[in-house]
Amino acid sequence: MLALLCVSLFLVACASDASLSTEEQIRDMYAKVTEIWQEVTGGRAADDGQDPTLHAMCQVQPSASLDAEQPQVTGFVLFRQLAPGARLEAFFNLEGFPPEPNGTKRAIHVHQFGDLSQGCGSTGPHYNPLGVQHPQHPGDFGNFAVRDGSLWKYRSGLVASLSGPHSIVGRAVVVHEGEDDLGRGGNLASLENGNAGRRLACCVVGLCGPEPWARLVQERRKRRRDSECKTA
Ligand SMILES: [Cu+2]
Ligand SMILES: [Zn+2]
Repeated sequence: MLALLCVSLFLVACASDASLSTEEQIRDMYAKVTEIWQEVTGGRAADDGQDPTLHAMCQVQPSASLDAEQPQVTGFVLFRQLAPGARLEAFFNLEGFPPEPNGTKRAIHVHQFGDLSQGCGSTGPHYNPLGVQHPQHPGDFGNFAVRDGSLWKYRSGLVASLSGPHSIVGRAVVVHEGEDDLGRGGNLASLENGNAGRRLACCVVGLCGPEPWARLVQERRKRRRDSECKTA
């Protein structure tokens, strides 16, 4: 089975369409790899009549290697994927950023290892299964605006996956001190990690049931209603 997967991956690499942009080619390759994985493993839960939706949770903690005077960022990231191969959705809910001008941006990425033994420093580089440049790694979630020391954001259309050969389950989500230059920094580090600076906080992605996501959707509706009432 492994040999078949390797041959298939090789064929995918050879079959990339030259008319597509690099970003489109990489997205295309992620999609094809997932498709091949599903064929090889028979991993189409929908075919068995099961709900194919996957959920995962990551409880963010300050990096154990940070000095005590550094910001103590805590919170969680929740993920939902409606089916293997579908784009990922995520809620980011973090607090503990220092008071600074609203709109300050912080980078968030998926790093290779779910190893927090040396704080966020032991999570390794960006998760990069296809050996491409930043910001085209599957967990390059980009920049997030911080308001009043917290960050509350829903994002959809993320390339990362909770299943298949490029699953981010068991890997780390890392919250950085700085802004991601999205590969435009003009140096090598920019193409590896976006020069996003110190690792403030991190967590390991683990699969969970649908309840946390459902609770968050309810809370989001309530927040919307509350803000509508305030502006009415
Ligand atoms: Cu990072
Ligand atoms: Zn990256």
